Amino acid sequence: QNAEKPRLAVLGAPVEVGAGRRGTLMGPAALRTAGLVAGLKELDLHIEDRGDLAVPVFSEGNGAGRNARHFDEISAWARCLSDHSYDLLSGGYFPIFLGGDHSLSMGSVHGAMRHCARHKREFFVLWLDAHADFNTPETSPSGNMHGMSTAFLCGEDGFHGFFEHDSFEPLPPQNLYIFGLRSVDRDERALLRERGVNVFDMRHLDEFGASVLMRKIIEEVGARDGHLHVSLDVDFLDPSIAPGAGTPVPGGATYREAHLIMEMLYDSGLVRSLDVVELNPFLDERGKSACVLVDLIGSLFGRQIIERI
Ligand code: NNH
Ligand code: MN
Ligand code: MN
Ligand code: MN
Repeated sequence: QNAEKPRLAVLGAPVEVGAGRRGTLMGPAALRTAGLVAGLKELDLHIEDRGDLAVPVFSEGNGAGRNARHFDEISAWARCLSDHSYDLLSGGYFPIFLGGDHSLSMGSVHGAMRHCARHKREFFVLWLDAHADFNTPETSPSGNMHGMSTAFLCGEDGFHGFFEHDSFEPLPPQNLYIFGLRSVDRDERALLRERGVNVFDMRHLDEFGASVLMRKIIEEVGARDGHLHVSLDVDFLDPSIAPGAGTPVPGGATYREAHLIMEMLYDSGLVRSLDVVELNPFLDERGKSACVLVDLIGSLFGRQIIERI
């Protein structure tokens, strides 16, 4: 299916202050220990492990008085990640960002979005998550910034000063697909509805099945020849197969559903950048979640679990 093989670049972003619980800073290490890089090499892919980014230097100030915990530190991460994302894509790489909590996507997606704007390519995001992460500092009940990433990317208010040059072409809410949702806050729900974000919750998944919904998304993105960024939150998966999550929610995607989604995405050839986030090895059970994620990433790049004829 995929005519030219992508050149992959893996970059760890050990950020953890966006989540309510510490520990996601160990995520990149656990994913490597679970065999991420070796597994992709087995697929005969060109892959470069760029290591982990260092915690950026930052100064307190912009975040003061806001219901957004560690605003300045997360803003520093995002600025740094946005540049790496932009540069890797410009260099012809397929960037894989290893988290770290989900606030890192404010940077990785921002950079990919800038790259696409520059090349006049339409940009779409598939957010595989139990949560919508569509809170603003105003709506958030926790103040945790990992629950605000999609709202920020869609240009919602409350993030002034987050990037040096505040204005960027935000993600149109219609180009955002939230998939696997089963936990949403009250004011967040109202905002999602108001903005017209494409939400496929677990009820949809149960009722129509993963393949029907994915085909719809793939068709929409494919028809516009878009760049699809996939942001995979470990809590998209059911906690029984992926317990290493800080905010697990019962009733998540099964092993087989998740694999089918990855396989269909691979076949589509539309995915150009990826985040793998929220893995908390401190809460995991003997590397179980890390291994499932590595399996899934393999499928996203063409590994077949069952040989097909
Ligand atoms: N919605 C909650 C909040 O904003 C939880 C977000 N937690 C996540 N998101 N893990 O993926 O605080
Ligand atoms: Mn380019
Ligand atoms: Mn998330
Ligand atoms: Mn989540």
